[in-house]
Amino acid sequence: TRLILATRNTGKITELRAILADAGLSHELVGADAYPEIPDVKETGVTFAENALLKAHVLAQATGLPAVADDSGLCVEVLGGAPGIFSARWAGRHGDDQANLDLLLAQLSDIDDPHRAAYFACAAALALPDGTERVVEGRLTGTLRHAPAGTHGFGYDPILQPDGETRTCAELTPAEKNAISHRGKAFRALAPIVQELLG
Ligand code: ITT
Ligand code: NA
Repeated sequence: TRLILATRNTGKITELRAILADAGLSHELVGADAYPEIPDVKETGVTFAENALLKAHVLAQATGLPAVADDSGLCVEVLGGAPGIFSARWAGRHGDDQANLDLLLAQLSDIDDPHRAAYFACAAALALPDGTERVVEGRLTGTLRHAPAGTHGFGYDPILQPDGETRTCAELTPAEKNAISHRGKAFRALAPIVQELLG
């Protein structure tokens, strides 16, 4: 069976293909890019879970196929959880990872190490064309560096150092990141649900 990956973020798509294959899903994974005529989904939810469900439902309805979606972001303790659901457009332009990261580092320049706790959050949603929905969440906790390090991954990976690690997420290999990441946790929890509902 075909399963739509309801995202246009190439960093996510790369990780999701690996995570879902490792979890034993044998479905044919088709990115939202295969459906350019479907407009971008307006993320009007106020939580990661609401936005992930919105994206999954729009793609499931438009294609008539089951769809999974990821809504995710970085939550910084000293900023009261921001950027949170606004992570992709923190500096104004949606998806400008470099500008978002630079702005966040500038905002935290006076914050010392004991107060730089943060976590990545991911909501993984499944929607079927008949309206059935499921959503699960995963987190990766850590601290924020003062300067970026590493070239792997995407987004805020160069500044988040997971608890128990000496490297940033961007210094981990893709497999190392997926093993501990918010996205890995969420989609490994979603995989058996997909299996059960789709067969
Ligand atoms: P779609 O809605 O098409 O899936 P998007 O990039 O708009 O793509 P989100 O609204 O969920 O997706 O925004 C997620 C942002 O959070 C993303 O732009 C990154 O800046 C950040 N982020 C999420 N997961 C991350 C990860 O694993 N590593 C680094 N940054 C991450
Ligand atoms: Na979002």
